[in-house]
Amino acid sequence: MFLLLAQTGGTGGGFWFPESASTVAPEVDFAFDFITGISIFFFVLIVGVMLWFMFKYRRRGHVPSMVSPTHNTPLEITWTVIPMILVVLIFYIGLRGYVNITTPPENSYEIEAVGQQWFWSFNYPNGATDINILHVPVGRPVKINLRANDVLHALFIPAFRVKMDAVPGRHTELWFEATRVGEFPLYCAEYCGTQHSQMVGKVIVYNQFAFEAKIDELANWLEKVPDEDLHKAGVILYNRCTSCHTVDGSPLIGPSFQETHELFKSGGTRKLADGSAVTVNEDYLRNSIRKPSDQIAASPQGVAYPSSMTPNIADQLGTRGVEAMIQMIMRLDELVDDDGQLIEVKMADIVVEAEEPQ
Ligand code: HEC
Ligand SMILES: [Cu+2]
Repeated sequence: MFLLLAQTGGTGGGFWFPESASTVAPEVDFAFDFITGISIFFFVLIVGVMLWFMFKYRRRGHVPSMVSPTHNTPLEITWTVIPMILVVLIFYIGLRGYVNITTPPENSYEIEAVGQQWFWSFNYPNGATDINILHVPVGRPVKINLRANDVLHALFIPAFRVKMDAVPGRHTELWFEATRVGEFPLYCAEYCGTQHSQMVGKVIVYNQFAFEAKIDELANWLEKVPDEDLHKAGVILYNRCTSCHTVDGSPLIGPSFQETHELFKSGGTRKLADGSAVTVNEDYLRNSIRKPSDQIAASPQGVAYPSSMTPNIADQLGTRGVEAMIQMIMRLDELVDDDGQLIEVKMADIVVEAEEPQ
């Protein structure tokens, strides 16, 4: 049993914990192992002695019964002092860890994380943004400023042993320092609606140089995509929509982009929740993304979709990102293969670097 506890120190994870990759992880794991170790030790000791006494002092005919002793000073001091020392020690370990985890170092690199139904968006100081993927440098404290746009969410990175709630109308924060390069899972750890279980992502830890290059690319890549390839850029941005829209015709929270695309192609009309109808053209698409609560779509059968599209999604996409999504929906037939699957688009294939002036 104690073997199970002997797994800390490495980084590969073990019976109790996933792999560990941050400076606070060993501390958290130690506190857990320490308390579990004490619990197992006393469980075995107490239950063992109990069972042994039950047998040794079982009722037997020839032994006269005795009044039990009421007091034993050395024994009472022992069972008070030892647990007290242990409890104070546990308190100290917990307090030290708590203070450390809640105090981001002064020189932390700051990233904003926004939780919304049902994805995370991460915004960087240079204007870069990404969805469900948190890019961080290794060996440098990173402070995450958390916000929630709609309901409670919680950012949880098991490998870093950190978790913090994102609360609408409140500012919360979390910090960590990654200790090695790699990819680690990231979750929303607060039940936040029907697609909560889809609200997963990953952290990618880079060395400092690769990190700078990555966020630089994230900040500028869309500007470098030529207009004729903008619909392909939409495929890359589409992960911001997948929690509510599909491209295979099945409605999710909102209508499938396939349906929207077909209405656009055929010059059809979209029924709206207020009973009116509107032609699905470029302007309608732009308005649907810019002002999600303006023209609420209804299904062809007239059932209104919920007015729950992320309100500020256009800000997150940026002007060019919105145009890319419109292009993607309008030209969806060029972006799916014979099975109706979206083709894979690599950023490097559509980004055109400007020629260096000679
Ligand atoms: C949180 C869920 C959610 C997310 C995320 C979301 N949408 Fe929507 N979207 C909806 C819902 C619900 C509707 C239908 C109600 C309405 O018209 O606002 C809708 C409607 C639309 C429409 C009108 C479609 C039609 O056929 O009438 C467009 C266009 C659209 N969304 C684009 C996008 C794009 C582009 C993204 C990603 C960048 C996105 N949405 C992300 C929920 C979402
Ligand atoms: Cu959530």
